[in-house]
Amino acid sequence: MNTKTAQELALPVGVTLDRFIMHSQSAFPYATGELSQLLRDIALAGKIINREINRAGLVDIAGGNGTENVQGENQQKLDIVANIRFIRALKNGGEVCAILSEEDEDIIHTGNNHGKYVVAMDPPDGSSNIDVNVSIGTIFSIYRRITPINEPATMADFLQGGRKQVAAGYILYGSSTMLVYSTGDGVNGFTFDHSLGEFILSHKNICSPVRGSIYSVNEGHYNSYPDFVKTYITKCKAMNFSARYIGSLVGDFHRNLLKGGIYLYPSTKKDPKGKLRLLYECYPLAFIAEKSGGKATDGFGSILDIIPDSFHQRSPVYIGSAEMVDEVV
Ligand code: AHM
Ligand code: MG
Repeated sequence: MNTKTAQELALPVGVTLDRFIMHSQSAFPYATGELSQLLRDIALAGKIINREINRAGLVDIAGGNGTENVQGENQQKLDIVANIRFIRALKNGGEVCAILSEEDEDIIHTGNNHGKYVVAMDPPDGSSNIDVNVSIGTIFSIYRRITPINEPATMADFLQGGRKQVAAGYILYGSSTMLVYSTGDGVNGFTFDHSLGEFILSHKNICSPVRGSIYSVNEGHYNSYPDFVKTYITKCKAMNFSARYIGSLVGDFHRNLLKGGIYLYPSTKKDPKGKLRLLYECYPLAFIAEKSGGKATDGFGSILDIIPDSFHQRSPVYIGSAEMVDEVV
């Protein structure tokens, strides 16, 4: 009989997100625990959205809602649901004084004026993919407020620039659900264990490969890309690279982060400033890219160095493995 040791019979579950956050916080003797609580609130919102997504085929949550968001884009039902879920979780958590969301024109004041943080977020990114059971994501970016405590947050709190992010990350609702985040010191990934209802550390200290052989771009728009992008795409083909494009930024970024590759969303004739939003799509993913050893540029310099001037501004983005990003520009 093939007997097992007691250890083999009861393998450890692993490190839960809560324990990881607590352990990371203890490295900073003066940390007050507020950022830790905020990360937990984001994880909770992620679990709730994960639940909504998992039953999307069964309840009336998939598809368009017949409304438009602030960008004039058709809103999916899930855009509305995830936005409400996130705002509620952050309001109830108490650490955030204001929120900027892709779905709302202006900042949302949570009523917690003592909260030290503001959060910019894209609650469901790539939400049209939900109808066809394809991965979508949530992207978030956290700043320490610069307006005085107990006063209402203002635009200035959100327009500090990408280098001022104190933490950023994403949740990927894919074949499994993952939370990936960084507080500036490395990037770690946690996989959601449904049976426990916990995120468990599964990808410790993620390091972006310096190069890879995947390029992710919507080639349907090829004719309207700048020449340097066309040249780079031709080079990728000449090198027999694999083209992989889900049309769900978090999924495309995550794959390339693990395997090595580059994601490109250039300016086009239709979107001369690019399509993706600087504050809640480009900045947070650029933060993760840089903290894992990768790069992110708008074609001129690091995405994180762009000085923002409005909440919903857009930017071209070339992001992923460092050497590939260098080559494209
Ligand atoms: P959304 O924020 O409205 O969901 O749009 C962002 C999405 C990204 O997830 C994705 O990478 C991109 O738009 C795809 O755009 P396109 O269909 O033009 O290739
Ligand atoms: Mg988006």
